[in-house]
Amino acid sequence: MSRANRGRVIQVDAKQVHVELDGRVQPAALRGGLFEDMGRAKNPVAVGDYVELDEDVEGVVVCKVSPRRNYLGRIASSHDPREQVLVANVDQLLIISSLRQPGFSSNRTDRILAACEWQEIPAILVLNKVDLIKPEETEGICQTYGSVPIPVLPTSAVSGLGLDELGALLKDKVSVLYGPSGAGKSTLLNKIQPGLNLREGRISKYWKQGRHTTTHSHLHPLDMGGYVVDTPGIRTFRLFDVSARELRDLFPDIHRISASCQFLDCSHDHEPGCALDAALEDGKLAPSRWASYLEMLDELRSDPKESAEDQ
Ligand SMILES: Nc1nc2c(ncn2[C@@H]2O[C@H](COP(=O)(O)OP(=O)(O)OP(=O)(O)O)[C@@H](O)[C@H]2O)c(=O)[nH]1
Ligand SMILES: [Mg+2]
Ligand SMILES: [Zn+2]
Repeated sequence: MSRANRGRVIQVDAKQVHVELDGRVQPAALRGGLFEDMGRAKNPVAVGDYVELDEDVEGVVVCKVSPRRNYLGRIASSHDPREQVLVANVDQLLIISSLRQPGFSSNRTDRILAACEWQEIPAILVLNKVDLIKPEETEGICQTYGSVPIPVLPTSAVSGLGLDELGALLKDKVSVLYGPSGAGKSTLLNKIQPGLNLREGRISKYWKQGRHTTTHSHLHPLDMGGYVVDTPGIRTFRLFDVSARELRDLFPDIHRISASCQFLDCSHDHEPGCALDAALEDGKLAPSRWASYLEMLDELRSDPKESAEDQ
C-alpha cells in the first residue's frame, strides 16, 4: 500500500479497527501518534469515522482520522470522566425503547435526546414491543415526545407493526440504533434485513442476568441503500462537558417556554416568575421532561465522577 487510502470504520476492537474500503474490510492497527493530542477524549477512533490507512513495518495502520460531521459522545464511565465517542458521522439516531421488558425510562430517553440536540443529530423515538401492551399505553409517551417535537414510531418485531415505516426511515441514510439492552435493536434490524443475522438475546437469560447480547457497535450496509449501526445496550448516559446555560437549550420544549420566564437567564429550578410552573400546571410541559432536565442540571453542577454508572 504505497499511498494513503481512505475508508470508513465499521468496528473498533481493543487492538485494531475494521475499515471498509473499496468494498472490502481491512483490519488496521492505530498509529501511536493518534493517541497524542487527544485532549479529554477516551478513544481516538469511533465507528463511522473516515480514516486514512497507510502501511508501515507493523502492517496496515490508521494514520489519520478525518474531521467529524457530528458524533454521539458521553462521559465514559463512573471511573473515567473522559469523553467516549460512540459513533461518528451519522444522519440520524433512533432510540429503540419499549414499555415492557425493559420498561420505558424517560430519564434515559431525555439524556440521549439532549446529546442529539447538542450535535444536531435528528432523533426518532421507536417504541418497540407494542405487542406486549395495550395500544392506549403509548399515548402519554407519544404526547410528551410529540410536543418536544420528536417523531415517535410504535413497532413490533413480533406482529410486524411499523416495520415498513422503519425500513423507509433507514433507507439511504446512515442511522444509529441506540437504547437499553433488550429493547430489540438487533431483532428489528434482522427483520428489516434478515441476511444481517445479528445475535438476538434470549429473553429468559436477559431478565435474570441483565446481559448485553450485542457487545460491539458495528456499521452494516443495507441492501436497500444506507447503513445502520447496531450498538450494545446502555444503562445510563451522561453528557460530557455541557454548561448549565447550554443544557437549557438542549430541551427544545423547555427552551420554547422559557421565552416567558421573568429572568432571561432563568435556570428553571428556583427563580421567581419561571414560566415552567404554569406550563406544567396547564399540561403544556410533561413533568418527566422537567425532572430529567433538573437531574442533569444537578449533575453538571456537582462532580461528574460522583453519579455516573458504567454502560
Ligand atoms: N414481544 C416482543 N419481543 C421482542 C420484540 N423485539 C425484540 N424482542 C425480543 O427481545 C429480546 C431482546 O432483543 P434484542 O434484539 O437482542 O435486543 P437488543 O436491543 O439488541 O439488546 P442488546 O444487544 O443487549 O443491546 C429478544 O428475545 C427478542 O426476541 C418485539 O417487538 N416484541
Ligand atoms: Mg443487540
Ligand atoms: Zn424559568
